[in-house]
Amino acid sequence: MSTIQDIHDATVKGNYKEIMDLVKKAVGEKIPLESIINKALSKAMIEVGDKFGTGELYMPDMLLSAKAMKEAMNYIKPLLKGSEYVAEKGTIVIGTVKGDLHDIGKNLVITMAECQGFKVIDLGIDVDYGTFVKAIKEHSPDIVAFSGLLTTTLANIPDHIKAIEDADLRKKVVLAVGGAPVTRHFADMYSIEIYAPDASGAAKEFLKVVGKK
Ligand code: B1M
Repeated sequence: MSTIQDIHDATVKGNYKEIMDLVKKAVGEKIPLESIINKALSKAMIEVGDKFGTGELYMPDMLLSAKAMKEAMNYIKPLLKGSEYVAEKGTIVIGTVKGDLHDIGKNLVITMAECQGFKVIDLGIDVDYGTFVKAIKEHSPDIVAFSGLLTTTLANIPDHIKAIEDADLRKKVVLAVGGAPVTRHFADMYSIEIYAPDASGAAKEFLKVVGKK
């Protein structure tokens, strides 16, 4: 079996103790960091989400997988800094919307964006309206991205946008949104420029924006 497959399987099983050695092995085998992230870690997390949805995995399994992914990324992130991906292309401010505590998907989006050379300011989870405004003033990002996993708290997105508009910052940033219940239609309803169904898609859309700037 390949090391990529081993990392994938260890992530699905939530084997966070084994993961670091496997990632080190893959790096030693000169497997590109992008492949470790896309073909092993991200793929595994999507599988874990699907298995949770069908009842094959339970919440504690999900959290162990997330821990495994975080361990792996702790090792990979410093290596990414010295790689060809990081020729700073722009700045993104991202956060999970107010009232929502989910961050695994958001963290994947951050990783993918960082792989593409973006500087990412992570505001965390349950982000207040004013926190986005403050971060835009402080960091002058190209893109402001909202992650939302709960149908209920997606209803807070218009208020996030209103806060940005009220601070006269809307025209200075491109907005992005994503998360399992988000659709292109939802993004269009609020004139949010970028919608992406997954982390790789988001990174691709982010690149298009800085290409246009
Ligand atoms: Co919660 N949860 N959860 N949960 N949870 C879901 C989302 C749910 C679908 C489960 C279910 O009922 N089947 C459901 C939401 C239903 C709905 O509203 N549509 C749900 C619920 C109801 C809840 C609680 C209310 C449960 C309760 O307490 N009764 C509660 C809410 C707490 C709160 O937020 N206020 C809750 C709590 C939790 C935990 C804290 C236990 C934990 C979160 C841990 C964490 O994130 N650190 C958790 C988890 C793990 C899940 C599931 C199982 C997995 C989510 C996940 O990480 N998926 C989830 C069920 C599921 O997804 N099948 C569920 C893997 C991840 C890689 O995918 O996050 O979708 P995802 O991200 C993707 C894309 O969506 C996209 O890219 C990512 C990768 O490709 N994406 C973006 C995400 N953000 C983006 C931003 C972008 C672009 C793309 O910007 C441009």
